[in-house]
Amino acid sequence: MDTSNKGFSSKLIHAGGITDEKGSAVTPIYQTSTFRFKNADQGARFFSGEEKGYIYTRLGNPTIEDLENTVAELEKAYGGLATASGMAAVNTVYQTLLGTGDHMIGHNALYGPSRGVMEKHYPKLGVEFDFIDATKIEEIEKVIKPNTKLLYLETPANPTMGVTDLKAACDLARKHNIITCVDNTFCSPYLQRPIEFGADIVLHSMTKFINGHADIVGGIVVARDKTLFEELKYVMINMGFNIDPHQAFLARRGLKTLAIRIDRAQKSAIKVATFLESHPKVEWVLYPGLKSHPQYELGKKQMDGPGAMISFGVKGGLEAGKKVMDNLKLAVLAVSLGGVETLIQHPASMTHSKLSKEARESAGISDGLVRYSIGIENVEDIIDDLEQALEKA
Ligand code: LCS
Repeated sequence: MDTSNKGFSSKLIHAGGITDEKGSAVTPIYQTSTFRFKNADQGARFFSGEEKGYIYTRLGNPTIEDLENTVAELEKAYGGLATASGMAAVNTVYQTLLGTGDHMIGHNALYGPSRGVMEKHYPKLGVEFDFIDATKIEEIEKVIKPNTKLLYLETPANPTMGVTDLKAACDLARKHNIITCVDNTFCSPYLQRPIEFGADIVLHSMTKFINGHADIVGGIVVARDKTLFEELKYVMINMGFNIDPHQAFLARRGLKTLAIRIDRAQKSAIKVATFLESHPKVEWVLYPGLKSHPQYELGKKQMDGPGAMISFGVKGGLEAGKKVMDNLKLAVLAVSLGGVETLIQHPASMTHSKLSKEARESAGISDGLVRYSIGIENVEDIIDDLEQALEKA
């Protein structure tokens, strides 16, 4: 079905473009590693690209393609590449765009390993980098070099919730022939479509909102144009970063309810953030939907809603924060985010613990910061749970 002129929720259900020969209403799981050719000539035509056909699952598979086409359409991209994890998506981008002598600029607050792998592994490949506060466009401009190839952003950032001006950042990058990649995991395409602001590449950890049920690990990269897409595809399939059909099926199924899940979680998040901000034991709250957020106006401009992620600090710092985490009964004390269940975690000792203390501090990830991913439980229960845990802090 052509969904190009349909609304977002209709696309969530019907986009993908793969129809099953046997008439299955849902794209089934093509759980196969390889595909039968009708004859030797057809196999050769598939390989040469003269005729489109499935060859081998690492190179393409209908279940995976359905998911890739859908996310690409939602993100207004040319095409998508589903990967085994969000980190495989991140590394597909790094590997495609960066080699010896190249320089990348990244926002200082990213998901820990997206920054960590660059700092630890890529110098071995001769790649240089600068991690700066990309919420200040002048900070990006200051570190641009003749060999800068990639501007890598995450907005809102994990876990500081910093919002980068996508239009200004992409315009600046384009002026210097730099490719911009945006990790859109915290928003999902429902709340933000970076390509609309000029981004070249968008990626997601599908483990989060896209799948939404905390039962798979997966990632996806989408590209604005064919040339970039083909370059990314070459690296993705030859590095073997591909997703498995069963994982892809679950992600595509989870994606169908993205809009209603986010609507519900976001409505609750606004109430939870407001509750936290007025609580005497809470020192500060960072949530793009609160007027106190440093980029509140910008967030309203480029995002269709403030999302379901909140970071906050309890008075008394880490020890008080730990008391809250240990006493929550409904919220699950676990890393990850974007699922139907409310999760809480402590970035400095968990998701961002492998970064140096200086890197965390310069990025604004204080030891007292606690990150909360709001699920779709009854909001009264989420708030009651927090209230009783805060009492014990
Ligand atoms: N990008 C962002 C913004 C993420 O939050 C994560 C994972 C990744 C990329 C990597 O995706 P993965 O390979 O795990 O699918 N974020 C996590 C987090 O905040 N807690 O646990 C994982």
